[in-house]
Amino acid sequence: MSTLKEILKSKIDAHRPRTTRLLKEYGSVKTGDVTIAQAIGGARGVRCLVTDVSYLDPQEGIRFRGRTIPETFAALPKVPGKEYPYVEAHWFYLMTGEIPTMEQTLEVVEDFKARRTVPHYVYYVLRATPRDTHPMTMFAQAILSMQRESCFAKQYAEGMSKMDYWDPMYEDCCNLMAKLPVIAAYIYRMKYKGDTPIPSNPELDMGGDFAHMMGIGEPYDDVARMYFILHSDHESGNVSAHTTHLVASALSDIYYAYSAGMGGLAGPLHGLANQEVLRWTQGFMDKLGGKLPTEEQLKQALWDTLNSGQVIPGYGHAVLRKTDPRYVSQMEYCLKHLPDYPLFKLINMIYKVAPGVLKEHGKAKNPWPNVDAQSGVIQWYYGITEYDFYTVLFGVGRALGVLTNVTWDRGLGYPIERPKSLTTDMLEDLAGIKK
Ligand code: HAX
Repeated sequence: MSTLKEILKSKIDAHRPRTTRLLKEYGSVKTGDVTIAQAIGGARGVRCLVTDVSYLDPQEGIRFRGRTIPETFAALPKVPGKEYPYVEAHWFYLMTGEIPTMEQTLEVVEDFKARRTVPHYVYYVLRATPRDTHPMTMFAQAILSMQRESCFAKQYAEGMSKMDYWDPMYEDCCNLMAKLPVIAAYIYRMKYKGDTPIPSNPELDMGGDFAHMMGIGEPYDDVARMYFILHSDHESGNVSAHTTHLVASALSDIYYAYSAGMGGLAGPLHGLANQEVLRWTQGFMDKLGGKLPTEEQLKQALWDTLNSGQVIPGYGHAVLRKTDPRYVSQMEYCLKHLPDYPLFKLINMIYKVAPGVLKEHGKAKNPWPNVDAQSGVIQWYYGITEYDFYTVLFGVGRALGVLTNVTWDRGLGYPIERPKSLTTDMLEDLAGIKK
């Protein structure tokens, strides 16, 4: 058994009594009440999910296993000579809550390399898809097509104790995680680069190999590491994480569950917002003949978007009430590596102007930018101008957290998810409305 898996097993064993005790002795303690507004309004703020992988504070932003983004970047082992840590180290950290040593990190690097090979039929599936299909559709199809590989589904069919569910789930998750960058890069090169896929390099770690397969030189390897880690987890109520958890709760395997989660990430209010930000800014710059706008022009364009009933992509959040630290982290990268890049300047101008416009508009509870407002600029700068690909990048990163979560779901024996519905009549009765 690998070091990571051994530690994970001991952590799951140690954690189980805590969950059992809470359920048995304190099961009736309330975590909150549900209002009619929450029942109709997308369960916003209803505290009914449990995860220890990350926690999102509305003011502070995300903490991965208790660490902020800068703390996480500082603590994890780095690829020699690079600015950002191994993605594989973050996987170890999310899974176990422990910062791995360099030796433990390299063990995961090697383990993932051994799991990287994508079954040949996945390429047939991708190649049979019309080339104008959205890359997120291709990505989800590729993931779903590998369902026949599931260790969990096989062992479940053979008969397995509930206590052991986490083990084949973990194996499935490692197998999938190792393959996602390969699939993503293949889609990119097939769809946008004249069908010129670049094979994986067995010498490289996940970030390095991804940059290599994309055909982009340094420091894009570090950009990939930063990007995947930043997008890894945002507790478990966001659409992609929650969908994956929900589907997996029926004991569906990770291929069914994560492909479903990717359907959620592909929505413009969630992960697709990163492509929408670039579509919006590029469209706007095109209208100005490539020139930077004045603040007045920008303000007008934002109002035009709002007045036409559309949202300003990259702004607002269901939980956050401050500038997203994932935005800040990427902004700091830009300030260091591309401070004078016109698109970055425009994104900064939007950051100056949009919150005021949104406040005046008076609807959004959070007028500040989220992760998606900044991520596309960096990709564009390094040559990925095909912005409908951006959500696929998000999908690779998001797997780090979501796959960890579902492994733990199995470890702690979380049951099938099944919230209760009410009818509108019942809500009106509860509200005391006379009919
Ligand atoms: N532009 C215009 N209106 C906005 C807005 C924005 N950026 N953000 C919120 N609003 C509006 C909502 O549409 C809602 O309007 P209605 O009352 O007419 O329905 C109102 O303000 C209240 O919404 P809220 O409570 O502040 O926000 P929600 O929790 O309902 O929604 C969203 C959160 C992220 C979906 C929302 O802020 C939004 O649509 N933002 C733009 C899209 C975006 O950037 N999504 C990415 C979010 C981060 C993420 O998940 N990344 O993957």
